[in-house]
Amino acid sequence: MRLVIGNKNYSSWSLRPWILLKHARIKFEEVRIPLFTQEGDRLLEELCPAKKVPVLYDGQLVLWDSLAICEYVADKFPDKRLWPEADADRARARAMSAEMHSSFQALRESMPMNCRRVVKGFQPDLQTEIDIDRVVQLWEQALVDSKGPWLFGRYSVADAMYAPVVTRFQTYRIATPPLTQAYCEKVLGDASMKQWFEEASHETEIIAKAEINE
Ligand SMILES: N[C@@H](CCC(=O)N[C@@H](CS)C(=O)NCC(=O)O)C(=O)O
Repeated sequence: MRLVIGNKNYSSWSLRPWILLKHARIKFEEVRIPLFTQEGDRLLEELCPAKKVPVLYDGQLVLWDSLAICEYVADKFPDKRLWPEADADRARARAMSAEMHSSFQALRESMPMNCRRVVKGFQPDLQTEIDIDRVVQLWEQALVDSKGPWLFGRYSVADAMYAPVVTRFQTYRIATPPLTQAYCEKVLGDASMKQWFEEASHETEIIAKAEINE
């Protein structure tokens, strides 16, 4: 399998399938596209049917959406148990993942993923605060029910889908309740996440619109 991703510092959509594959110890080849550069545009045209990352190549299959890639990986490697086993938990994990995929527009726009940065004095606007509160509510409920350490006990697609939000909470220094704080520490302390951050720290491209002023 070959996973086409964007800049590790900025590409939140890319992080999701990447961290899932890494966490599950599934081998894959990685192709990085430096987004918003001439070379990046050429590679998006060549490798990405929707001109977006991530894209997974597996034999004849070309898969161009982060959640669909996570679903495919979970289906292809059932022994990795990447969705919760209990029907109700699996349904809730899917709803949470779908909500991440389709919502939180204000949070995405005003708090772009930027792994290298810590932004001091960030003041979320009302809509962003509503998004933050909703994410925290989802995590707290899942963690109380499952008793952690991951959202549904074992690591699942839901953890991969929300990993970029955890990095944003760190970048913009969002204060959260203790259970959520402990979850964020768990996600950020994960070896694969550390690898992503380390590799992001060596990238030199700057995407100006993702650099929020202090
Ligand atoms: N629904 C898509 C969204 C992917 C997406 O928006 N990717 C952004 C990077 S994080 C992208 O490729 N942007 C490049 C561009 O718009 O030129 C998915 O889940 O994979």
